[in-house]
Amino acid sequence: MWTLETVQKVAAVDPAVWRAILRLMVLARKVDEQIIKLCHQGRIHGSSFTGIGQEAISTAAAIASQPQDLFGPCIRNLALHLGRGETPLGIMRQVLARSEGATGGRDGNIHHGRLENGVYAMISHLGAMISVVAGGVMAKRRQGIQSVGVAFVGDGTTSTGDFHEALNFAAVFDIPILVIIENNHYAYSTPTTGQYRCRRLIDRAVGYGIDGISADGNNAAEMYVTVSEIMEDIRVNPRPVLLEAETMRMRGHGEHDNFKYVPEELLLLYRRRDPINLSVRAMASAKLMNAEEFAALETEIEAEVAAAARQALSEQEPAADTLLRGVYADA
Ligand SMILES: Cc1ncc(C[n+]2csc(CCOP(=O)(O)OP(=O)(O)O)c2C)c(N)n1
Ligand SMILES: [Mg+2]
Repeated sequence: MWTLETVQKVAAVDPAVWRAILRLMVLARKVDEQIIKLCHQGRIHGSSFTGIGQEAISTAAAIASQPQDLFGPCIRNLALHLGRGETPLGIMRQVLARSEGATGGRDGNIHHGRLENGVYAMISHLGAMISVVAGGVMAKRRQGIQSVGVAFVGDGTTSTGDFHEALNFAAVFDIPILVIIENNHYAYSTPTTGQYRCRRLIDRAVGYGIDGISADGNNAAEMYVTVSEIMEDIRVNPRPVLLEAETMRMRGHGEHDNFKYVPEELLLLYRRRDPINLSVRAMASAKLMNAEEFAALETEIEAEVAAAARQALSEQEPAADTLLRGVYADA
């Protein structure tokens, strides 16, 4: 439930920021949809993992950030990669394992990042990225750089030992890191009722002696206001904060998963709460964008993404004799 204060803050979001938020969410959605298409056409090696329905969360963090900030993405943070400077073409090259992709054709659509964008390439071990980001921020601070870190985790990830160790470490050393739990109701096929017994995951924050805040992960304006306030606060008053963003995973764990275990009513509920549609409606009622302008934005982005896919498809996979590059130190 929004307080009057939240309503006022959301109403005060700059129209240019609103447009940037919407554009990034639509871009991420269209790139994800393109990935799904390529995956089902058999053009992607392995499975594909998307963030459809969760775009508002990564978008808020990317738009609220400063260049010196550091990020630990997980598997549903395409909007973060794009918001921090990765291009649709870069993503298409990555998922299609082309030589020019971020990992040079070494991985599929999740284990990638670009240090020049402040985005670490994730590793699969759930919870491990929190300490990586905490360490990176610690190093930057020792160099006198006012960096803030953001690590993204899922509800299932909160059950790992790494999650606990990293939060405790960050609390003890006052590391300015925002840990965002994207609570999307499922960890693979395990619903949150089979995952934890606390009422809200941020109830655990008190055990670490840190602040825990919750936000509606499908409400882009609320996410943006919440995340930017936390990031600016911990930038000058360094400490970790736990933020639980309630959302819904709108597809299977990956494209190999038909997610028949998710009740249809739950999906229906969140289809009505789609973050892009909610933003379009909010912007229309604030007279910031009308239906024709939104349709034009969608068409423009669809064309950009389709061109990126065509370009990447026309390129080569890495040559076989480069296979061991990056595995051993060059002699
Ligand atoms: C330590 C660890 N345990 C198990 C796995 C296998 N695994 C990969 S993703 C996943 C589910 C993650 O769920 P959640 O944290 O809720 O994120 P979501 O997929 O919902 O975004 C599991 C169990 C893993 N990668 N690492
Ligand atoms: Mg989950």
